[in-house]
Amino acid sequence: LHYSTATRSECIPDIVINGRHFERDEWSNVTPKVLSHIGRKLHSQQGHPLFLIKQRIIEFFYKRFAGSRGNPIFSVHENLDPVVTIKQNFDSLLIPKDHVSRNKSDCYYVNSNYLLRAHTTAHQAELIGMGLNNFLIAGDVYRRDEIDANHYPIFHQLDAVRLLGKHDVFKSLDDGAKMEVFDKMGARTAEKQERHTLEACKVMEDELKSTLVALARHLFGQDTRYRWVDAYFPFTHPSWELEVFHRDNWLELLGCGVMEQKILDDAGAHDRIGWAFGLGLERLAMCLYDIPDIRLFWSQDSGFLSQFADKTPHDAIKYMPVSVYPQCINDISFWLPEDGSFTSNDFFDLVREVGGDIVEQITLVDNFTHPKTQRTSHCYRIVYRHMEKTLTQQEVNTVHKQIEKEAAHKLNISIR
Ligand code: FA5
Ligand code: MG
Repeated sequence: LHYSTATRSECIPDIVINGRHFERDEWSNVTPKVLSHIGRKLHSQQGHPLFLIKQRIIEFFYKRFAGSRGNPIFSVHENLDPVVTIKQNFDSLLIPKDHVSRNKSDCYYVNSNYLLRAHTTAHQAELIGMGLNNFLIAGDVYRRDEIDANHYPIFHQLDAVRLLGKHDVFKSLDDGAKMEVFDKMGARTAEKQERHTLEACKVMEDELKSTLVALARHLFGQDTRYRWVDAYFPFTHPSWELEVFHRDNWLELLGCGVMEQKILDDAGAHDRIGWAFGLGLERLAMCLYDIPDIRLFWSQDSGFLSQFADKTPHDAIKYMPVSVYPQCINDISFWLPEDGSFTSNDFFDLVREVGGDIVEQITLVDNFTHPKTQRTSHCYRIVYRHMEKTLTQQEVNTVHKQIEKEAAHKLNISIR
């Protein structure tokens, strides 16, 4: 253990991540469980499904945006430190100070100055500041969220940014030389930002959307059905989400938009206009490869890994579940503390911390406020299932009891 300065009255161990020390404070809420996943770099592991998907996207970009000698113009950044500053994750992206995404209940804070990035977009501004115009960022991201087959506190994203100067925006238009990107007196409308001309914004929208539709087809096949949904992000305007129709469901693939000009100005790229998008790699891999549960990506079991090990990004792969082990279901009911300090995400983290990956799902099945005392009680159903063996009811009971004990102690609840 490493301890911070001796001037402090108690010895509170620092949080150590990749050899860097961070002093704990009242914002620290990273859990040992989450910290233990940092550095696994699943997206860089040869033959891992996340690696295969990531490579397939990179290859698409290399081909579609080639320089005059056929060289790729996009650079790829996939080893950036997941510990980022508040400025990187939020401020540099114009996310308002009171925005919900900054809440302690949604993010893993290392301390009041640092957090585990909640999206790979956190690195956009610094890479633009370095003078890059076309780049991809891939990495692990961290969010406190619900627990089920599609949510895990760590997942992977890939972001893209493309910036164009005036000459390149209108290159393909006959009278392009006469057209302007910036408008000094403009107004913000649903279609564009105040600083942009409508023509420039439409050209960007067109390149962005046609690129993303081509990417969706590259991944899901030529006759994939898709639709655009209007969206909102503090860092883009206008903004959209792309959904594809996959096995009877509309699946949200990514968020995108024309980048807020202030981000480019602040990063020293005031003469350019840009588009950006961000997508989740797990969701893509689960659809493309038929992977039924998000916990499987973390499996070290050869039953999982061997099905991808010798594959290339171009192979069609259908994952065959090694076998499905039975679930054990236990409920837990408790009165919430009266000081209002309880959040469901605190409870979810505690359950993950104690139960580990045998916890498959947690759902709130009852939420009741006593008419006389006004005390609130929650009942959660916890589904336990091991990915690689059958759990006995006794093993589950031991874990469940431990969860009750630690929840009572740490979250100040009283078990009913
Ligand atoms: C973002 O994170 C934005 N940074 C994306 C962006 C970048 C927009 C650049 C505009 C410009 P969002 O929270 O919606 O947005 O996540 C983006 C994608 O990540 C989603 O479309 C989805 O594919 C994936 N994703 C989000 N949450 C989860 C989750 N809990 N588990 C798995 N995948 C997720
Ligand atoms: Mg979204």
